[in-house]
Amino acid sequence: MPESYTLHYFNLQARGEAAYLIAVHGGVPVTRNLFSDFNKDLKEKCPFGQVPLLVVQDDVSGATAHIVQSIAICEFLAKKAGLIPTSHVEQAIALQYVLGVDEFRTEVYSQYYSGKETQQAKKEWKEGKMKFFLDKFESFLVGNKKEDRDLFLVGSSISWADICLYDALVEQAFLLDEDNLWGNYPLLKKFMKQVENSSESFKQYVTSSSKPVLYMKNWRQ
Ligand SMILES: N[C@@H](CCC(=O)N[C@@H](CS)C(=O)NCC(=O)O)C(=O)O
Repeated sequence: MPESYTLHYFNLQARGEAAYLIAVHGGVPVTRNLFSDFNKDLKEKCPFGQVPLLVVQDDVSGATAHIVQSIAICEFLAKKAGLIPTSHVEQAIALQYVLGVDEFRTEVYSQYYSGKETQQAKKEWKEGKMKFFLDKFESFLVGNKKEDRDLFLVGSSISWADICLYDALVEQAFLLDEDNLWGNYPLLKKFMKQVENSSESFKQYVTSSSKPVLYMKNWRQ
């Protein structure tokens, strides 16, 4: 059944970007509506009043579905993009990592908006929860490493979990103003490069200037 997809989000990467990266990776055509003003009409169309929102239109009947919650959108597009592992166990493990990555993202946002003095907030994050999560992600790659193979969180091929982790790490490096955020983590470092080069369309997009900005502002001060 032919369908069209429109992804609505602020003109930022943040919670809307992983879904788009998944679509780009799998060659799923998604039109983006990137806005700076979240208008009332659009808000009313979002089941929980928040974006990202994916509108799926059946091109034959014209019927539309409105899907929110970034992870639900990512999973839907990952199915279209062939980025869901085949076994039920690996599907659950991939989801476990996607949810863990979402916690990592949510926790840095709470610290970012905590109102604490900038240097103090950054220091607490870097030495506390950020270190905890980076240590974990590195250990998951170590645990799943196979001789001479590319690195993946789950199984032996790229999945939506890898793309979600890639996206969250790019965002954190920006927020903390540290290009070398994962410099002390040899597998994460290799993983980031591998994901970046994992498909031609993906590589082209992530190295292009057509991406939305990463965030309103980072913790540069
Ligand atoms: N759990 C939701 C969180 C969505 C969310 O926090 N959306 C924010 C932008 S990142 C939003 O729509 N803010 C505007 C508003 O609440 O009016 C998800 O993962 O999609």
